[in-house]
Amino acid sequence: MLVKQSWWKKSQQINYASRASIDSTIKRPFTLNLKTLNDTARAMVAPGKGILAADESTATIKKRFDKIGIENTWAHRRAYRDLLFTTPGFEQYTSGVILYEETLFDKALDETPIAKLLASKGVIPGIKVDMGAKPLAGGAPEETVTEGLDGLRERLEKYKAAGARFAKWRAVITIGEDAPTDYAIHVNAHALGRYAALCQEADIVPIVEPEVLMDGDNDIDTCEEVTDLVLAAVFGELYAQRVALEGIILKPNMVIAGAQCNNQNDVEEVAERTLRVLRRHVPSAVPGIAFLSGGQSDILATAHLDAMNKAGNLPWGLTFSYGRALQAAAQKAWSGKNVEAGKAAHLHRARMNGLAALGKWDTSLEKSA
Ligand code: 5MM
Repeated sequence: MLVKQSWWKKSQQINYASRASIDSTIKRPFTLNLKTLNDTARAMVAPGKGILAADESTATIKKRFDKIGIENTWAHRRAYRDLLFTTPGFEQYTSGVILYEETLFDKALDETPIAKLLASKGVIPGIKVDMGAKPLAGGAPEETVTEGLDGLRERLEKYKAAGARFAKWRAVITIGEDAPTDYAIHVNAHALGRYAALCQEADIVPIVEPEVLMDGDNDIDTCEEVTDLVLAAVFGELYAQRVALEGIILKPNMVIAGAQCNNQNDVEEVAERTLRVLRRHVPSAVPGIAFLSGGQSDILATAHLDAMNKAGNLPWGLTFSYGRALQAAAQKAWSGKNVEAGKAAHLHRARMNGLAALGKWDTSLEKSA
């Protein structure tokens, strides 16, 4: 068994079923505005639209800028994100944008507040609220737990006042020699539950992102097994922590072999296995699933999404919330100089993924572009 059976597993694992029966008579101390949450969540997965993940922390955007030889200054980050958000027509394929805190409170180059600019195009502003994945004490060496719960209730009020209507929290699960441990899966799932409950209290839709990293040498079977365990734990915590599933978006990894694995599976197999795991764990009350790209090439990320939507008959909206797979081409084309080429590359990838969200993409569309 890949996942370590920790000594405490049997004695301390939460029994969600019995907890639910004890708690079912306890009322929330506040009224959940389920209609607002559900309306926002459904708008985030509107047909043919998906979410642009432009919430790179300052350290992560540095890695992206290093590749194109751009210095990581506030002025460059502002200029680059202005390029993304002023791309003519991107709103046809983009329901929302996940912003980093700096950007939410920033202004576009024409001095319009970014949140106002996005809202004027019908694009919903969102905010990454986690404070990053930090080493997990007592876990396997590479394991992390995502931090950021302290003071989150107060931060959410500030973000809402600035225009954010949804939030994102990313938990990272690593596949390795001794990982993942049950411990890492459960502390990360618990934090996702706490974050999601706080968001809903503030009328903010939580994007729940449990990312099983896809950059190791593991095969697709291992990814399927781990994704299965992770989603079971996450939905257990969401239920135990009284999160209304009608008011969340799930942002999962696809079931795929690690990038270093010699045996890469075809598009159909990835699509089939991903849908199989999602059907097992994601209730139809959840309005939508928006995938992360996780290091897949642009075209492969689009092809996988398209194949799943072509399969059809899905109980949830199925779309993209890509970071790298939406932005890599735009960053390269821009390279700090060519704004129009950057916008053209961004629009093209947004359009391709919008078509994939409908199951109407075809590889010939890439060639003709
Ligand atoms: C855009 O990258 C996001 C922020 O990452 P950091 O916290 O490390 O700066 C990331 O959370 C992203 O939203 C998702 O993981 C999806 O991105 P990819 O590139 O995997 O599609």
